[in-house]
Amino acid sequence: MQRLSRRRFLKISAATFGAATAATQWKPIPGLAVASGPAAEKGIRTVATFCEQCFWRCGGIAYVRDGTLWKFEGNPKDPQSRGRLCPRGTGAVGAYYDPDRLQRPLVRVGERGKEQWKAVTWDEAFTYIAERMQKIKAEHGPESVAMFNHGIGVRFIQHVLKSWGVINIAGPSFAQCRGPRDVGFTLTFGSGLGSPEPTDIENTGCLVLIGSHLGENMHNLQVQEFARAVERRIPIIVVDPRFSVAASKARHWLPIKPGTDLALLLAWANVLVTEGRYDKAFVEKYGTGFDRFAAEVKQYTPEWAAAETGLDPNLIRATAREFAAHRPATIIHPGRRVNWYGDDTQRSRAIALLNALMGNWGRRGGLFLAAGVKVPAYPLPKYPASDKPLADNPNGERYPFADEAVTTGIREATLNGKPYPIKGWFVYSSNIMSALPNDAETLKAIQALDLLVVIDTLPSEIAGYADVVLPEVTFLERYDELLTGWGRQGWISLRQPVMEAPADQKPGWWMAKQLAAKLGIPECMPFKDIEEYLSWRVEKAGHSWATLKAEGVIQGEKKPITVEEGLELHFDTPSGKVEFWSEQLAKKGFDPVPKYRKHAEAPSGYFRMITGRAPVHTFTRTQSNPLLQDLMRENEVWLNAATAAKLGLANGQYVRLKNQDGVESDRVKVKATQRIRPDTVYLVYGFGQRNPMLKGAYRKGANAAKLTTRYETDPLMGGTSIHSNFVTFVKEA
Ligand SMILES: Nc1nc2c(c(=O)[nH]1)N[C@H]1C(S)=C(S)[C@@H](COP(=O)(O)OP(=O)(O)OC[C@H]3O[C@@H](n4cnc5c(=O)[nH]c(N)nc54)[C@H](O)[C@@H]3O)O[C@H]1N2
Ligand SMILES: Nc1nc2c(c(=O)[nH]1)N[C@H]1C(S)=C(S)[C@@H](COP(=O)(O)OP(=O)(O)OC[C@H]3O[C@@H](n4cnc5c(=O)[nH]c(N)nc54)[C@H](O)[C@@H]3O)O[C@H]1N2
Ligand code: SF4
Ligand SMILES: [Mo]
Repeated sequence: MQRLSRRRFLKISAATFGAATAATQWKPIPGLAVASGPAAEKGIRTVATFCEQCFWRCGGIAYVRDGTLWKFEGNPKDPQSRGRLCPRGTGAVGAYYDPDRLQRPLVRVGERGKEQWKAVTWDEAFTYIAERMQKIKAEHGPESVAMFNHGIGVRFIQHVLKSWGVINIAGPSFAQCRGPRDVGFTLTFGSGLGSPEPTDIENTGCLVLIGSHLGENMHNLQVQEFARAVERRIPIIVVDPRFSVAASKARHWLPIKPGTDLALLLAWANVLVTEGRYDKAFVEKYGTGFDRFAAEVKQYTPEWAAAETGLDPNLIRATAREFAAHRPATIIHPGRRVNWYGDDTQRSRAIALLNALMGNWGRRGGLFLAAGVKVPAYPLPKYPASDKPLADNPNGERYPFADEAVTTGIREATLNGKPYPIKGWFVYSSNIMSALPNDAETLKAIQALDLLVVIDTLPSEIAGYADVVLPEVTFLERYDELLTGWGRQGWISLRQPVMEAPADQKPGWWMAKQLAAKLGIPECMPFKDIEEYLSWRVEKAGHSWATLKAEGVIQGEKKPITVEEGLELHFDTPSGKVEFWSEQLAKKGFDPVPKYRKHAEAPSGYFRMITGRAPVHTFTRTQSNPLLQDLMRENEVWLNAATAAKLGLANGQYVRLKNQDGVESDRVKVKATQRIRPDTVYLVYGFGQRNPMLKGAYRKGANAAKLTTRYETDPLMGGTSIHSNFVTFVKEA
């Protein structure tokens, strides 16, 4: 397929695609619903399904015209999209037509990582996998096969592996993303926040963003609510070393020195407590340990914090007063990717405590308590019991407050064989060569494996190291497990196929069924196909399968989600209260109230490297998408204009970045700008792809993950930091 411009793409016909990709069959699923209204006359057919371009899971409607997947738009009935998709969602059409897609199962023939493959049949692939799995089981037990995954599509493969005895399963969405936040909130309020975040931005009177670059982070509904908050002209306070898109909409931008946020948060707490600007009734009724907390934050004055953060003490005071004036309809946003410096659970706890001082838990305009829907589980056989501990965190001794598995813990167990050897990895929809810090460690662990199976849609970097690559169809070609969403109202969403697989790709549930048969446990997948499974669940829940197929979404009942609506508050902490001073942390030897500690500073001539998102790409999963490439092909390195001048670097000039350990990036353009502090550089994560089979994206831009050789591990829950590295500039000859 030749490169398509966005405009041309919208006009393109089936014939063009057909001609350009003779070996590939781009065909719609037969029997699609005919669209209603004027579209029907044009022979347009539609399917409602939900997006997998990121994990916000917006409901959309796919349009098929003359056999071509024509467009993907928001489903107005869907609560996550409200009828509008972000650019990555709209660009999902390009994921289907991506010329770099994996086409058929591959088995490695050469050395690991050398990318020499033999195309095999699905049956041969599963025979190969099952034989090696049984050998590992015989020698070490089934616990010695581990899994990394992300996304709803893994449901049945994970189920088959668990039925076979796998217990070690982790995703980067915990230790490399929102884990520290959810643990920090659980330690304080007794429950985490989950996804989508229950922030009532729609009704809030004031919004504080710490990092959280909404508008670049494109989580759909949240960005829609944020846009309306901007229109409503509510005060927005943004704390970011970089003048983000969100900062450009804010009343106050606090250009904090990276790594010092906890100093600001504690100083804000100091102002609120010493000036009595907190919700005394809430603290009295629901809190415990407030006096000890208040005594602890006494030392953290705005003047003290000014020296740490580089912020004006008067601005620290003024912003605390401003957000406190709106309580309880005020939000100190909990963030999402909070794994910045390795002490992120305590920083998140400080954010939780500020929200507690605002009394906004379960309040309109604050943090509401999300409602869900009940859908009966399909009756499936129980998983076998194991007498071994989890490898990442044996008996919870390594990371006492981790409530999910830790990816790097499994990597470590693989490297050192403790508490027992790990000999096989399944990787589903997770590019762990990039998503985990320090890829040299990941590579070393891979070389210790007897089996690495990668299930992906694209030749990702991790797929390049696999023994077996299983090509999955994209989300536009498959059914997945039902989505039962939590939000202002619970909902059920259906993912269903729009187009046929263009080559020999298969959906996860189908792979699971084949694998179960090969492993001799077909009884764990007792349904004929996934439609039987899904329709059973939907109908048992009292809904119509036909309606769900037609509409894509079914709303759950309206339940109270705020105190204003009649909600009663309960806190699932050990004390049953909001824990301002934490006994459970004290018992394990951690700070019961967050304490400020300094982080390492950049060596002379180096800059701290921080990362974030571009609105039109997701992590490492969209860079080869022809439509999204048209919008952004490579990243740039943001550098303060004055610093650039001092270093003799011009805007648009290509440079390489070199980190403190001597690792060099591919060439990347300088963006010399006033929009970032002089001591910091910024890169969008996900570029500089390293699998040559990803032709369009190969080595385009700087790969932030390769420069992330150093990391710190959060002792509470195993989160790993991403912003602990420093880079300098190497000029291109
Ligand atoms: N378009 C797009 N949207 C996405 C995604 C995507 O891949 N693409 N991914 C989704 C996912 S899974 C996640 S987790 C979220 C992540 O999105 P967020 O949770 O918003 O991520 P953050 O790390 O908070 O945001 C990065 C911002 O933090 C700033 N920052 C860096 N260091 C510091 C610091 O020390 N202090 C402060 N105060 N700010 C700092 C950066 O300058 C940048 O503006 O985005 C989601 N939305
Ligand atoms: N250095 C650095 N590391 C980070 C981050 C960062 O900002 N910087 N962000 C962190 C965050 S917030 C998160 S949530 C994680 C995300 O980490 P991951 O979940 O690992 O995300 P991706 O890197 O996008 O890897 C997704 C892989 O899934 C494949 N894929 C896409 N769709 C499908 C599908 O339908 N089926 C299958 N089988 N495969 C599919 C893609 O081709 C890609 O190879 O990374 C974390 N790691
Ligand atoms: S936010 Fe965008 S990419 Fe994510 S699910 Fe929604 S439309 Fe898809
Ligand atoms: Mo994330």
